[in-house]
Amino acid sequence: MKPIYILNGPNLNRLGKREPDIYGLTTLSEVEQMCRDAAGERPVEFHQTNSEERLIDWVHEAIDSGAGIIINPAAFTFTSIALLDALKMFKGPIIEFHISNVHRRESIYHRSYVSMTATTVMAGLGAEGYPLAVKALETLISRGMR
Ligand code: DHK
Repeated sequence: MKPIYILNGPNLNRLGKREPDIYGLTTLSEVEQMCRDAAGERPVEFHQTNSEERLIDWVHEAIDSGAGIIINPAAFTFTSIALLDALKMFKGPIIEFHISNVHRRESIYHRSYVSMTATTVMAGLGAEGYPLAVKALETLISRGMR
């Protein structure tokens, strides 16, 4: 069974300590465990990086061997055409995920390059939204959606 890729961008390694009024107190390692629990038999590649290059390299890995992607690109959502170009190559479903409701925040968070290719966008559910995204991705995979 092909793995799903759950990719996290810059500053998300600081979850639990970073602006808890926005991002909550759940740590990234707790998020990873919730995702693995929700994935059941499905293998999970769970990664976080503060480097745009490394994030793109994981997208390339997913292109060759992944069933689906959940990506929280964090700030790269709004800046990276290189990330958009990489995600466009992925043939499976892509869920763009944000812990906060980016549309209710400062305008710098309102225009997502990733949304130009994502199958769907989930935002504002908090860290507890990650396992919901895992379940949603399984549905998209089973329906062969892109
Ligand atoms: C996380 C970030 O780091 C911000 O740059 C985004 C996103 C919001 C989130 O809500 O998960 O704007």
